[in-house]
Amino acid sequence: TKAKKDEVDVSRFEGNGLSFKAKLIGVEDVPEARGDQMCQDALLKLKNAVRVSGEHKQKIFVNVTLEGLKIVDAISLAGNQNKKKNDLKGSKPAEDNEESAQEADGSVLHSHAVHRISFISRDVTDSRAFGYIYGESDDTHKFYAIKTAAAAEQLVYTIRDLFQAVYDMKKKEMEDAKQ
Ligand code: I3P
Repeated sequence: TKAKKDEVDVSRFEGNGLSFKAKLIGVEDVPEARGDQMCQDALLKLKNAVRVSGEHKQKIFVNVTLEGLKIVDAISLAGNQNKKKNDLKGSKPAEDNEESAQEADGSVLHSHAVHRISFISRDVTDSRAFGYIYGESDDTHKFYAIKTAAAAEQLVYTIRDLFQAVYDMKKKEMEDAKQ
């Protein structure tokens, strides 16, 4: 067997996976499945729209599992957790940069399978922002712009690890099928 040093720890993404506290800056149709400049432009446009509207950005959790990414409404999640806390004392909410195996049982606003996410882009002007492109169909691409509570790179690296983990699993399945 090959050295394991490059392998990603898949168990992190199993079950409820990981959740990151964030805000949804906005969603925008983009013409291509990939491109850093296109994403940067979309991010700036969406941030501007928030500024102009004067509204607060929606509070969310980005939940990362082997199924993909889920954008969960943070307010409804908090409501559900409080309800649960009354039933079962002792569960604690996720920290800012969390990483806890918190239950994603708030209302799921968007659910994005790994194989349909075509690109992740960091915001070069803001260490707490990034975005990714999700393909609704072969020619409909949507850019999701997200402001993280902690450094965006934590979530960006986690998503890259998830892609690697899913790729490794697929590859292993194919190899096993050949035998
Ligand atoms: C807030 C401040 C926060 C920002 C928040 C703003 O403005 O810029 O940093 O949260 O955005 O309202 P103010 O200082 O005037 O209160 P983020 O850093 O998470 O973007 P929000 O209203 O969209 O939550």
